[in-house]
Amino acid sequence: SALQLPQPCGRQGDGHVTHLNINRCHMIFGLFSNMAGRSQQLATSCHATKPGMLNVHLVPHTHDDVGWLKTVDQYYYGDRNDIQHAGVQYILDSVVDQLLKNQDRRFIYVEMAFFYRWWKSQSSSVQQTVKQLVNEGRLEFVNGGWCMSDEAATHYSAVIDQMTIGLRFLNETFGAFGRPRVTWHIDPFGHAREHASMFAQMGFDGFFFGRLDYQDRARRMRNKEQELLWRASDSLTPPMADLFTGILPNGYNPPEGFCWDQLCSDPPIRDDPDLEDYNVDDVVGCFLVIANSQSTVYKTNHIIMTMGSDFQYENANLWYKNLDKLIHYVNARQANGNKVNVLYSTPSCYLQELHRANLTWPLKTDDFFPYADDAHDFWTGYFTSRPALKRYERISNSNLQTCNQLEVFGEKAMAVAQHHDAVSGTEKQHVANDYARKLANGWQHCRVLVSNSLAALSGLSAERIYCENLNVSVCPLTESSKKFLQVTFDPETGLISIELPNDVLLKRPRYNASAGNNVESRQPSGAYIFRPNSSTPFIISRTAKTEIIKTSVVQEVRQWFAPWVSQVVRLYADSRALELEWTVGPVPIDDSLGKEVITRLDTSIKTSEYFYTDSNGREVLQRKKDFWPTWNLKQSEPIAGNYYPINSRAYIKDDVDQLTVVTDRSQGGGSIQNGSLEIMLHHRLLHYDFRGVGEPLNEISGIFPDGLVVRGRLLLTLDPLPTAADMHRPLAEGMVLQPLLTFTCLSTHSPNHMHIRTFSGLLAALPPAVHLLTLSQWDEDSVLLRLEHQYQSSESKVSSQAVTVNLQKLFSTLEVLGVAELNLSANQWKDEMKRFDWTPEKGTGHQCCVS
Ligand SMILES: *[C@@H]1O[C@H](CO)[C@@H](O)[C@H](O)[C@H]1NC(C)=O
Ligand SMILES: *[C@@H]1O[C@H](CO)[C@@H](O)[C@H](O)[C@H]1NC(C)=O
Ligand SMILES: *[C@@H]1O[C@H](CO)[C@@H](O)[C@H](O)[C@H]1NC(C)=O
Ligand SMILES: *[C@@H]1O[C@H](CO)[C@@H](O)[C@H](O)[C@H]1NC(C)=O
Ligand SMILES: *[C@@H]1O[C@H](CO)[C@@H](O)[C@H](O)[C@H]1NC(C)=O
Ligand SMILES: *[C@@H]1O[C@H](CO)[C@@H](O)[C@H](O)[C@H]1NC(C)=O
Ligand SMILES: CC(=O)N[C@H]1CO[C@H](CO)[C@@H](O)[C@@H]1O
Repeated sequence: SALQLPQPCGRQGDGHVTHLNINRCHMIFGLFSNMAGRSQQLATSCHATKPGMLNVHLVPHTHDDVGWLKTVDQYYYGDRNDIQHAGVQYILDSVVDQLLKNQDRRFIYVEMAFFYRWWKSQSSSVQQTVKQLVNEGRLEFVNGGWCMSDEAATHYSAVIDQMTIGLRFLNETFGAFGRPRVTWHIDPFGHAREHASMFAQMGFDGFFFGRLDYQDRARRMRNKEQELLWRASDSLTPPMADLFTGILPNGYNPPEGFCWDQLCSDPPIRDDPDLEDYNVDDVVGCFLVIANSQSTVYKTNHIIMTMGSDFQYENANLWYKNLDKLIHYVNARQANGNKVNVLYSTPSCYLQELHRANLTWPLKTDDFFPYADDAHDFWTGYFTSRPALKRYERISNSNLQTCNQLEVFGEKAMAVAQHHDAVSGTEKQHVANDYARKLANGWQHCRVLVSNSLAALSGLSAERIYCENLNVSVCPLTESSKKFLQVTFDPETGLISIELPNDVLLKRPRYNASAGNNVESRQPSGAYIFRPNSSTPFIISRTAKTEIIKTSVVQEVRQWFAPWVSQVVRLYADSRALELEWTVGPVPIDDSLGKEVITRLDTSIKTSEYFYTDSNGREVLQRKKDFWPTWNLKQSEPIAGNYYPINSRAYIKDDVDQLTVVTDRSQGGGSIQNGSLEIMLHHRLLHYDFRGVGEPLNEISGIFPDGLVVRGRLLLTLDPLPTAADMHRPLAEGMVLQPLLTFTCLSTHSPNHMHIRTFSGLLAALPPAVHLLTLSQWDEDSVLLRLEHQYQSSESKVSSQAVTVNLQKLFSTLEVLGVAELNLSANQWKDEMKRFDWTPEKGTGHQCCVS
């Protein structure tokens, strides 16, 4: 197979393929091949529209949560229908049957976690039929990630991975026709700018979503600004991070009165004129009113209607039979001069019409957080909800990266042990696939690989023990064993280091007291909604019992504020960051009040109501108290309405200093007073917030029958402004990709210093601005590599500059034969990529910095 080498990103054409100029780009090694053009297919598979009419695009769809009220398995099989009637396998069976009955019909499918299962269990003749439906554009994939990711609490590296898994499955199964052109986040509760940036870099042409702030929606409807161009990065050169964005008219539901699923009770179309309850004229009349009214809040003569909702189409005949009739009877009125044309459509067919309209679109440069659906209903509690799970997800992501890297190094370098084979083939893909659904299960497979790789690379083959409950601070081995050895693989540097740790670092006080404040919440505070009862926090304790410990390695002050809140303030000898290790819980509820526990840092920094939070762990956005850059906010919740997601860091600054807080998981926070920054650490609530879950957020578990105890770390740095980013960027990366600690029991006679091999996968350290985001086995002959430039355009004098990396000299055990560049989700070769171009309206796109 001939190896061709397309131009890598930013290369100056000097003939050295392996020298890359990196300016926030991502790339891959691999073989090169050709793909059929998808735009050709679009032109023929979309139904014709009528230029002089209002064209109504009906989009049949189902929204299948990859776990919510039921587990993924229960949703797939339709088990426990007493909790919620939902069975995804029947939906796909039924839709495929119904699509075959009438070739005008269309359907879109979104969640690959479900589709993949279904696909595996089909006969080859059904698979053939489905391929045909896909090739003809009758079944269209949108989004195409393993799931529809949350946008507030996710870290970009995990989002890229889950999209890559789903999109790779689609490409391998359906080729170019299976590639989604449109991304579809109809349910997430607020939208992150970094998500839009990633989607643009994945090559999507457009983005549709359903939820935004109620005041913002009202304004956008008035101004016909529900379709816009989102410029999602202030560092990438436009149009690289430009994403056309459409806000759907009814969330993701059908218009009122037009829900024909078995889960709905709207009247069917009764079209026998001989029968008394004939209702065609009513239905058509009502539909025309809705369509015409919807057209007044959108710009073109095309509008979209989402015909479906949660877990609908299990009996797809109900929907399609009525939609067929609706289309027939509405369009029949055209003979009498009516100017409405209804058609089966898909988001990409609709998007194509918007693109053809050749208009200019309002530009947006900020994001869609926080999301409020009413004056006192801010969805900002979920930024922090289930803090232990949020940490577990973060650790799992880090472990997965380690696992991927070790497979590459272990396999290529040392031809590792037999167990390895068990996890290198389909199973490995399965581990990665399962990751989004079953973190723990996936990790079981991964640890075999990690153990074998570490054994081979370090030359130490004793049994390795992992401390998986470090998320809740329990590690049986380090507590019971007198002597243990710690082997660390650092995914940042590719270094394996081995040491006998200083006792202090691993000893727990088991827990009490922290510098948290306690905000009483009222009934509606819940898993989603944050609603403190008063805007003044209740201080748990102004004094703390303290203990001071000093060693040559670390100094720490342990503080106990209450039996359930404690904190260790720690400073390592070689670090400029101050560590606050907090322990909170069980949050007392004997007063029958739920509580939201925050920690607040008060400083003399002159913030003038500005503060900064990151977007999915990557770029940082400016925030201002009681203010939205693009519209006149009427603030109705002084605390909850000023909370934003913090995935990895938040900071406050003035002209001189910057205080940055780096978090170890996603949390919510804000700056309510000048000079102050607060972060919600944990909450325990006794009431349900009426958003569907049906139970209060009151976490207890086997180890914590009185309520969950959570521990975490915040890293604080106070830096003079010009060097602040040079501090917090590496600090936050280190926090996300933590070294994987494994422990090995030694006999008490073992010497303290053993001869152990050390291994480094990298020949030299990467330039400080460059971060190795992904290194994983792609197929037999190639690995997927993502390198990222981790600085924003103007945040560091030195580090924001473009840099060159020599791939040939990067890895100790990989020989680089060639490089082929792909888009961010690795499902499209870069030189075959072509996105729609969109023109922003002049004078729109307010900069965040303008107050
Ligand atoms: C789009 O509009 C611009 C002017 O607004 C015009 O110059 C251009 O030719 C149009 N393109 C197409 C394809 O109609
Ligand atoms: C902590 O991690 C363990 C696995 O290591 C997991 O089983 C457990 O559910 C996690 N705890 C919480 C509260 O998420
Ligand atoms: C909430 O605040 C109101 C008035 O500020 C007070 O009367 C009420 O008792 C508080 N409720 C709770 C649950 O703290
Ligand atoms: C804190 O916890 C320790 C150990 O569990 C306990 O001995 C101590 O009494 C607690 N202190 C307070 C103030 O509750
Ligand atoms: C914060 O500072 C700004 C100006 O520096 C001032 O206008 C504003 O009133 C202050 N806000 C509060 C809540 O004190
Ligand atoms: C997509 O899949 C086809 C086979 O279906 C393969 O030839 C092509 O290289 C894949 N593209 C990418 C970007 O992996
Ligand atoms: C990381 C990367 O190369 N992304 C590219 C993916 O494709 C889009 C569309 O062509 C490009 O704009 C991105 O640069």
